[in-house]
Amino acid sequence: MFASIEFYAGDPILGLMDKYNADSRADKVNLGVGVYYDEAGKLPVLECVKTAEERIADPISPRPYLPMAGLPGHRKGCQELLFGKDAPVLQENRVATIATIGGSGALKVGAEFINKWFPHAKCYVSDPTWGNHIAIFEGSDVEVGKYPYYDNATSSVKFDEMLAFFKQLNKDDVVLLHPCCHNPTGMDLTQEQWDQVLTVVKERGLIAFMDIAYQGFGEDMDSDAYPIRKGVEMGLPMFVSNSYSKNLSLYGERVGGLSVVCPSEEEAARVFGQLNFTVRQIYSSPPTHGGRIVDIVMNDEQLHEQWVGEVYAMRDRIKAMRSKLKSVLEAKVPGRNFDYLTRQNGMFSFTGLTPEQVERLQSEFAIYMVSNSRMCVAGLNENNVDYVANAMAEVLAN
Ligand code: KET
Repeated sequence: MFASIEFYAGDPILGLMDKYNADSRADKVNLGVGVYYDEAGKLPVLECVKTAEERIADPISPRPYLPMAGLPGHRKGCQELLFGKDAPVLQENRVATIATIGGSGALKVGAEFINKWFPHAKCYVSDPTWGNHIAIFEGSDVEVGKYPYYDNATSSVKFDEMLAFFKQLNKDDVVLLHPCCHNPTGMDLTQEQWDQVLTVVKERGLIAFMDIAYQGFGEDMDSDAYPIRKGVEMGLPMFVSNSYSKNLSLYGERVGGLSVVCPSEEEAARVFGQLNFTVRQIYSSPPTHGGRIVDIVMNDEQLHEQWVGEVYAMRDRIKAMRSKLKSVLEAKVPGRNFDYLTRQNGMFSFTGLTPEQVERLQSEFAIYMVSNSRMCVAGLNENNVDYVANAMAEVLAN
């Protein structure tokens, strides 16, 4: 019966985590999956989340089905974070937002919606992008293409090529954009470049799909949402998927949101209805626990403020690790430029190592990074940064 089922080789990012967990070497370092580890190398539970958990647990509450769109407070939290607390677009009720099962769930619901209502649309992703972008859209029968983005030779964005590419796309083609902390390269557009991109999106009638999974890890909560807010200001219809996995350190709770910005309240209401139906067709409704934490932290003024501080502390520690790694590598590998480490934003650094060099780091030094040379800088700390720098210097030298 199952003779024709093909072998699944596993996911290049999640599979790496399994390999890392199975490695018994004491000095192993996990720089693979996009997860923030603290200075002690541990997955943090944020203080604001601990407080929210205490409130949820006392008294132990019943677990009803949530609405298909999730908790109203979760949805409101997503909206205010993405578009700004008093954004006119929210007051005008022009954004249809549902709570989703992580950022991945938001992408999936969005991809299904696009396949159903824009059946001829093609989705263009940056070259390179997070591998699952391609898998999710293709999994929903949306054809995927790539737009030029990163230049390995100069460790920078091929902006002119990207813009020229957008100029020849067709109406209703989807362009998947990373508002901040580009995955996997860490190289973002400047605000001026965003203005140009969004102008072309508007002129060509493209559908912008903004996937924001690292809000707060780049510059700050507001600047990281610049492309989203600018797009709204320019009157663009838009899809926005957001994830709380990283900035609330709630990976396993699977919390995120999907927002669709519409031209009118009436259209937003119909879009909201169809998003609900899409959810019903896939998983019916989201889980309670993570949604309750999001609701509490996002809507309690004090906890929200505490949360933002905690995100910025994570952001600053990553930045410090970038500088540290850069200075050790500069000393060890003279003649090679490591400026990219501090020019890139967010959790990831695209190191430009060859697949062979990445493989050597794993086999000889128990250092795990993705084979495309992506390193999760958030896995570095004062105890392992010299070890990693030494190992990188070693594989670069020989
Ligand atoms: N978008 C982007 C850009 C992203 O990097 C991730 C996760 C997600 C969406 C999914 O978020 P979630 O809320 O977990 O469903 N990226 C990391 C983890 C993974 O591969 O699943 C990563 O790139 O390592």
